[in-house]
Amino acid sequence: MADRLTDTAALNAGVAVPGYDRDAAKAGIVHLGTGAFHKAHEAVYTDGAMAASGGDWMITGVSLRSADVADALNPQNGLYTLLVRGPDGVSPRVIGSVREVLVAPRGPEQVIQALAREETKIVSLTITEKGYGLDPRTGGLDRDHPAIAADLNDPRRTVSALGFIVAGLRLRMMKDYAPFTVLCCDNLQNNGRVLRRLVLEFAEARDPKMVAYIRDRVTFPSTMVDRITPASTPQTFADVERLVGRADLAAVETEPFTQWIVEDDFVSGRPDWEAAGAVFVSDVAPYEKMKLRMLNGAHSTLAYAGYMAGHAHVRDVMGDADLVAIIGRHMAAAAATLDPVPGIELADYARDLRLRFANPAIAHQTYQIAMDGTQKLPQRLLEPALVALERGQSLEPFAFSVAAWMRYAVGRRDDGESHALRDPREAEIGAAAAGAGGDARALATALFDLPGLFPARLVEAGGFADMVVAKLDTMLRQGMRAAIAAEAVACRG
Ligand code: CS2
Repeated sequence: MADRLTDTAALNAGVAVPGYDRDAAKAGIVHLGTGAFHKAHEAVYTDGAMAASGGDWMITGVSLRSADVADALNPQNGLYTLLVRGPDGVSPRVIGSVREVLVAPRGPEQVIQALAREETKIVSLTITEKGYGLDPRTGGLDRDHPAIAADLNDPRRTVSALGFIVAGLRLRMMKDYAPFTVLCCDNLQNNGRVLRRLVLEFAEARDPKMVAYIRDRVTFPSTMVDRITPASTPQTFADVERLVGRADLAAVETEPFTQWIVEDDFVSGRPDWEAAGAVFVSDVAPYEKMKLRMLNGAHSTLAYAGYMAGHAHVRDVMGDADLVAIIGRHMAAAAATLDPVPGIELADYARDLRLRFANPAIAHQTYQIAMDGTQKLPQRLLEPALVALERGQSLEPFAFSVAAWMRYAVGRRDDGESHALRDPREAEIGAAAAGAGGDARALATALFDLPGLFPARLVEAGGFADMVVAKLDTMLRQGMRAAIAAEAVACRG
C-alpha cells in the first residue's frame, strides 16, 4: 500500500488540491451525519467557496453512530479524494474543507462544545430521512423513535440530531453568542420547515426555555440537494490510489452532475457557495418537489422493480428497454403533478435524469436505493399520486411503483434468494407479509393498513388499490420480469 494521503505535497500530476490555507481558516460549520453524500456535495461546495472567496468555513464533521468515517478521515487530517466518474473518464480532486470528524457516541460533550463554539455559524445535516424522528401519522415528533426517546428520557446523555441542536443552542444562549443557522440537506419535502417544527417540538418537551429563542432567532432554510453518490467500493480505493499516488481510505466517488438550491436565510452568514455553483432562491419548494418526484420517485421505482428482476445497478436497469419505458412513463407522470418550475423545462430535466442514471461509470446499487422504503415512499410516490388523483391523471405509474415496493417487501426474489428489507419498520412489514401468505390482495391490504403510511384518500379512491393488487398479483404469480414486460407494453401502447 502507498503512503496515506495526509497532505497535498507530491501527489500525482493532474490531481486538483485545495486552493486556500486550511490551517488558517476557522471551522464555521458543524455537519451532523458526515457520510459519502456530504463529502460529495456540501463539503465540495464549501471547498470551492473557500478557494474562491476565503472565509472561516472549515467543517467539523460529526458521526452520530459509527466511527468508520472518523477513523478513515482523521488520520488523513480531514483530506480525502473526490473521484468524479463520467462517461468519458475519471478526475480526482482532493477536498480540504473538512477539518476533523467527531464520533458522537464516543464523546457527546465534545459535539455539544463544537456546536457552542462562537465561530460556529451553520449546523447542517445529512442524517437520512429516518434520522429526524418525524412521525408520518401526525407530521410531528415521533416520541417512540429510539434516539428521540432516549434523549427525552435521559437528558444527561444526548444521542439524536435534534438533541444536539437544542443542547448546542442552549449553551450559546447562556454564553450570549449569536445563534447558528440549521441547514437540512436531506430528501424531505419542505425540509427546513419540517426540521424547524421538529426542533421546536423537541425543545418544548425537553427544554421549554429554549422554545422562544429558537422560534425568534434561529433560521432553517430549505434546500434541494442533488448528486448521485454510490457507496465507495474496493474499486474506488484502488482507482484513487493509482490516480493520486497515495492510499486514501476516505475516498468517495460520484457523478459529474451536482445541484444545490438553497433559500437564502442565514442568521450568521454563510460561505460564498454561489462561487461553487449553488443557486440561492426565495422559495425552494418547486425544485424540491421536482427532484423528489422525478428523480427520487423514478429511482425508487427502478430500484424495487430492477432489484427484484435481478439488476444489481441502476445502469443495468437503464440497459433494460422495458424498464426504460416504465421509467420514462414514470417521469412524465411525476412531471404532470408539478406546477411550472422557474427556469426548468421538465422534459429536458427528465432526459438529463435518464442520461445520469445510465452513466456507465457509476455503479449505484438498486439495493442501496431500496433501503428505508417507508421513509421514502410518501414524498416520492404517494404525494404525487394524490396530486395525480386530484388532477384526474392516470394512477397506473404510481400503482406500479407501489406494487413493486410491496413485492420487494416480501423479502424473497423470484429466484428464491432472500434479502433484508433494511427499513426501520421491517418488523411490522415482515409480520404483514407473513400473514398474507403470498396472496396479492391480502398482502396489499395488510401493507395499506400500516399506520400512517398510505393516505386513505389514495387507497379508497380512483381504483388505486385494485390497480396495485392486479400488478402485485402478476408480480407474485408470473414473476417480476413478466410483470415488467406486461407493464412496458401498457406504457408503449
Ligand atoms: C436515492 C438518492 O438512495 C436513494 O434513495 O434516490 O440517494 C439519490 O441518489 C440522491 O437523492 C441523488 O441526489
